[in-house]
Amino acid sequence: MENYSARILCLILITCAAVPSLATVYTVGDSGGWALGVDYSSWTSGKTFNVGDSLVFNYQSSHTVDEVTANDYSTCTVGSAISTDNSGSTTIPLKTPGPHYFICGVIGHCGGGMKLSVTVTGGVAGNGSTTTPPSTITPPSGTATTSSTLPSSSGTLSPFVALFFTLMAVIFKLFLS
Ligand SMILES: [Cu+2]
Repeated sequence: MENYSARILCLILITCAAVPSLATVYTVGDSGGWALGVDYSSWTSGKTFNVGDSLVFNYQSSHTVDEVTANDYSTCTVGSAISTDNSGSTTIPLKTPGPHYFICGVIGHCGGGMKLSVTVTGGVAGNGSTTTPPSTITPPSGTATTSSTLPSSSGTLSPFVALFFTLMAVIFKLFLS
């Protein structure tokens, strides 16, 4: 019986270690909010943004939050935003890894400093990279003629599904040992 509870404890520890840390909600500019006169490059420095985190923009109704391309970000071009909001409180979920660019859509405000770029890192447990090279499936010798029907699902499995199966394997092993 003691051995059994030790296994349960072990399982809990493994699960805690494997589950990615909770998503972080970042308030852009902290108490300064989304406004003129806040240095957003210093606000982002030292912060790590992961897939699943989100940005909250709090601002006066005289501003907007526009997600824009890298080019529009660097040239402060307004009017061709990927998405825009002027509700006063905008939450942007960071769903994809890579750079994301935000500016205020009011003429002159981006040039006045209302521009924010964040680089989102993806992956479980924050290893910084989810970009896996496209998997090339080598058919077993002798079955080359049927290679077009080989399953290729492994490339589309999300990290969480992979994690789930790893955990299941660990649990299975523990209870069979
Ligand atoms: Cu503005």
